[in-house]
Amino acid sequence: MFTQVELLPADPILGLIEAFNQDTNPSKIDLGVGVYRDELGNTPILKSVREAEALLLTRETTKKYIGSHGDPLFSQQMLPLVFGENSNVLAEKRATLTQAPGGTGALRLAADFIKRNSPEKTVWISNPTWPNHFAIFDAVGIQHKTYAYVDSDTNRLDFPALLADLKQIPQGDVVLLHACCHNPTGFDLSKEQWQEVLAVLKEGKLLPLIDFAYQGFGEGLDEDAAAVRLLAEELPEVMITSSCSKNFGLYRERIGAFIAVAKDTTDMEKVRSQMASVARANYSNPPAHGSAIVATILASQELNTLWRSEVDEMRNRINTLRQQFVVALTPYGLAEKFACVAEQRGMFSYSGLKPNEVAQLQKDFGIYMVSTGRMNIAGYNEQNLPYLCEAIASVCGK
Ligand code: PLP
Ligand code: TYF
Repeated sequence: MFTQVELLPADPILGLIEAFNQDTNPSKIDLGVGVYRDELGNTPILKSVREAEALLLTRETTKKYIGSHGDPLFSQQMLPLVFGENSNVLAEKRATLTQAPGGTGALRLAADFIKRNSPEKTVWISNPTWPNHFAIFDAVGIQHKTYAYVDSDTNRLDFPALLADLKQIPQGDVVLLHACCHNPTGFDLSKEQWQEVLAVLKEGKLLPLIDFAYQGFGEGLDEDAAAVRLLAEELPEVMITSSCSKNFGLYRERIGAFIAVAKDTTDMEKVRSQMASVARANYSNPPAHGSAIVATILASQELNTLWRSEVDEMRNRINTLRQQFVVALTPYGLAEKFACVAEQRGMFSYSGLKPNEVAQLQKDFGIYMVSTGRMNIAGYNEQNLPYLCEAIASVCGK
């Protein structure tokens, strides 16, 4: 069998890591894969995480299975983080959480759940999106189509086109929405735009699947949850996939959650029973370490405060870098062209750089980004920003 299988090319995003590592240019800059970096270019373990791990080492008494829904303490702490402390959805017992191996694992649970219970549904995904969205729905054999998101001529959010496309979606289909920090563009919807999306979802009886991978990276932990909270309050059914990879820096621990909001507790219990079954067929039980860290941090007043300050620090660094980028391009006459970078939110920016410009940045300057022009903002720092901007100006003919 093995001789007949096809040799596949490297994943375009993960393949960039390999190419970057082999580049001998001493000035090289990695703006590829979506991992937060500090000003030294490192992705350190958060202090809150280190302290929680030290506590766990003394507290942990067993390594037995934690169950298909994961750690109940994790669920108890995560639900208020997502919905807010005084959430009606939680008071009404309409929400259920199943721990998953990362946001990716949560998306796979969602896909399996849809396939098992409503295989005729199409999932509508923004164009562009995180490429793994397509791979996950392909893997379970669910149809997917795209809705408009950016105007490629102006490199801006095309909200009228987005809304027009959402209005065409057949009743009952699933719409995958990015809660905040849209990957890859960095363009998020305003409060008013979310209200308009909500009206279309209601009108079309559409089922939102909200990918919440960057809580805290846009405007703040509560601010970034505004769309999730609005839709969960206003709609009878909502699915959410949450990730702790970025905001806790727990990438390799694989910790996230699938959350379903049902119209009432009876329906919620039905969905919950399905999620246990879906999880069992995938990996039986999720890994325990990540959830124990997150639950320990959120439950401790001291660690919670420390963690919130660390999230603030990551977000503020990114948003400062966004401003500095535009300022540094001003002497080249490029401030207007790249003004969007300061307006976008989250780890990524759709810079508007064309594939040939991206290729030239890589070849001539050792600057690596996804060929679509997506830059990881946390990948540069104050020291190499002048070099980055000089290189960008050069490939833009300035
Ligand atoms: N969704 C989006 C939009 C992402 O960008 C990512 C990670 O980059 C994920 C989900 C899943 O992340 P993880 O599986 O590492 O939690
Ligand atoms: O950069 C991105 O958009 C992601 C990052 O298992 C990533 O692809 C990399 C590996 C992984 C999950 C997400």
